[in-house]
Amino acid sequence: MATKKAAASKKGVARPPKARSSGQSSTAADNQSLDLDTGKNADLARDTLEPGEAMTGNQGVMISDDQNSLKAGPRGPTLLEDFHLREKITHFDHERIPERVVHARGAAAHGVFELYEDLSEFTSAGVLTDTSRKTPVFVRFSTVAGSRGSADTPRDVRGFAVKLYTKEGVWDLVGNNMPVFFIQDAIKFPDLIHAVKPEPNNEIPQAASAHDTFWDFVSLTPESAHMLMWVMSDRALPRSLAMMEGFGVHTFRLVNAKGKSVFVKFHWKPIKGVHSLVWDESQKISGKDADFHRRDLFEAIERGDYPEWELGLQIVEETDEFKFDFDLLDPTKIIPEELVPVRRVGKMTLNRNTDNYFAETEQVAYHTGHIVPGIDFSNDPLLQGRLFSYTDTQLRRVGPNFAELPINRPLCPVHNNQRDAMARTTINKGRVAYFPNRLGGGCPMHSPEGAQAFVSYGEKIDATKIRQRSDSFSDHFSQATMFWNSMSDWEQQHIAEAFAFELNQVENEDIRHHVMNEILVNIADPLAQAVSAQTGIAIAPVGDAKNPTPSAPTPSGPLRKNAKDLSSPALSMDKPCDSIKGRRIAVLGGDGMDTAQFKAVLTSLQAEQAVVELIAAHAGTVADSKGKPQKVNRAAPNAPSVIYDGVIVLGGDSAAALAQSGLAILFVNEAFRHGKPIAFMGEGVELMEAANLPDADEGNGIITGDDVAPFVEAMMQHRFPRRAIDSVPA
Ligand code: HDE
Repeated sequence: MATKKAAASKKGVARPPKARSSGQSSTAADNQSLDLDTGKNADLARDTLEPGEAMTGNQGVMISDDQNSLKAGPRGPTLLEDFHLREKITHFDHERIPERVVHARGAAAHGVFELYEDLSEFTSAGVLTDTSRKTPVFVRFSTVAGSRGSADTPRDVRGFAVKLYTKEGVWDLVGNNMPVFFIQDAIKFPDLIHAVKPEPNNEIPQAASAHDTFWDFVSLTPESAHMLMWVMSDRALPRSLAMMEGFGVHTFRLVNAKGKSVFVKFHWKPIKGVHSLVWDESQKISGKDADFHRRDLFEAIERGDYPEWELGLQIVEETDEFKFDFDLLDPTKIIPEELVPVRRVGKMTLNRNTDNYFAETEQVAYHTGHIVPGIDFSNDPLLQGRLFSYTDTQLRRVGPNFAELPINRPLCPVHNNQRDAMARTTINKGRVAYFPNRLGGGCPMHSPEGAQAFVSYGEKIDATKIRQRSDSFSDHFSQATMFWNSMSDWEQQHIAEAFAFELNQVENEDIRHHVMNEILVNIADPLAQAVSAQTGIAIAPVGDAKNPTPSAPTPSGPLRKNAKDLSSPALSMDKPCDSIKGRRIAVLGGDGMDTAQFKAVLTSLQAEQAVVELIAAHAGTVADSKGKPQKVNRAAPNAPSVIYDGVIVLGGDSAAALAQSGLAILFVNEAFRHGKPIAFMGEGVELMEAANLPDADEGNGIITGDDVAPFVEAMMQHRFPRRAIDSVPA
């Protein structure tokens, strides 16, 4: 029979004592008295089912035959009486829930958050004050525009949603891998999403912003300029989910036990650094391995290479609210790290894969409104709208009892008078489901005193009701210019190429002209010129014969600061890595490959904890130069270059065959175009010559000779994006 894993229950929960002694019903989590430090795994285990031996129906009756329906004779019609057939098919028919309107494609994992320092000076939140805790987390990463079955690597923003199961309740930090957003007010969100999603008449294109409706909308929405810079940069093409930053985007508040508040921006800083793919590579990965990111996350965790991020805080005193030349409430702005440093206060480690994609990753329900005492909202109008949207979307997708599902339920007790509704699982005892009451001893009752109960920050408000954007939100371009100024030469080139690629997919000439002449020229002249050269869109003032497009209705016109001088070096990704742990390296070999070289490669790269795969013309084994069989990890047709970070071509007798192999030539050509380190050992240089690649040179990431160390050093650079690639095919 199927068995349920027993829960590992340890310490008791003592919160709130009055409610517990009331005789009121307890949640399942309450009854199991879990160890809150590590208890989410044990909590989930209570609902985790092992496969079991004997098959049963949903009512527990053992099934004798699950493969033949009940018929009137072997060739006769099927009988309505076949309850097992009907139950099986009916359940199957209902297997799907609506996919998320946005962020439909996701991958998630479990982990833990540990705090470095007590922050009680700023907040009363236990998760940010108690350094002895290990707070369980569940993190879901996602793309935004594509549907659930789309590929992992389109040009897109990535969702970075963290659920922290704290002792005082669930705190969701529902962020992205970019620190700003397209719009300043939530009321525009449906327009933005309708514009970026596939066009409604033909549902084309899937998971892509390179089409008319998106550029039509953003060209008429200049507040999106800064976000467009991020989305057109390589930040939109992460190499790995573990190599992305995360951002809470909005300004939030921290509130300490005395009720004093500061503003805060939340950051997640990846220990592996921030690194990206390049556009051509991303597009090819979409076809060759549509699951590239989720596979990378899953496999890394399985081999113990746990993704890690440090939690960073930018703290701004309330008295400094107006000291910046942008508004802290405007989600299209960052606080440059050079102005307010990011204080690293703790570490999050993802260390366990999900057991069941649907029960965990699909049914997890994040909400910006899930906060705990010590954390509060700001008046950012985008955040304020989100506070409504997320509950609403969970009601539609998962149902009114979404908070009871194992992946969503908090680890601390839940007691209130909410009852019933579809798929209720809690069995609430007693007559009392109202407050105030006498019959239930007044329970569950309020907990007004102490830091444990949530009390909204008492911000003073004296205002006139008005539908208006603050003037302090009007400078749409300065930070877009700052972003451009902060990029290295190759990052700027990739941004210009991305704008050009997208605009060359746009058919409507007015939209193309509008993007150029209302948006790009306001960001940076070199950007506009580079895009103009690649698109043929003239740089011409509005009203000019070449640009007759009427001016966009901007809220109150851009307020230009002296943006030419703005720069924030922290924004650039042009930084080397500290380690090559987890990087995938392709070793091209075959029969007769040099044994000593192969051994040296394996020893050095495995010591670095890189993932090494031997690729040969066929699967099975190849015989090395000593005649010893070596296991081939992938046959060449199953091993596209785009899924690797670097290539080593072995010398020995295999080299001549590689130099004549079209697939091998394509492999190194592509790797070269995508800026990857390539080492040609010994006779392996024959492939370099056959592929017409330039010789090894200082800083070009092409390495010859038998020593593995220079290759490892080159891998630390991540990529060599300054190569001249125009003459190289693939
Ligand atoms: Fe979301 N967003 N969003 N969003 N969002 C959703 O909630 C919404 C915004 C983000 O892995 C939905 O459960 C509005 C900003 C992530 O399950 C929905 C607005 C940021 C995820 C929704 C925004 C985000 C969502 C769809 C404008 C970065 C995936 C399904 C005010 C800070 C969470 C769902 C997961 C998901 C609404 C803007 C991040 C419809 C109205 C800004 C990471 O409720």
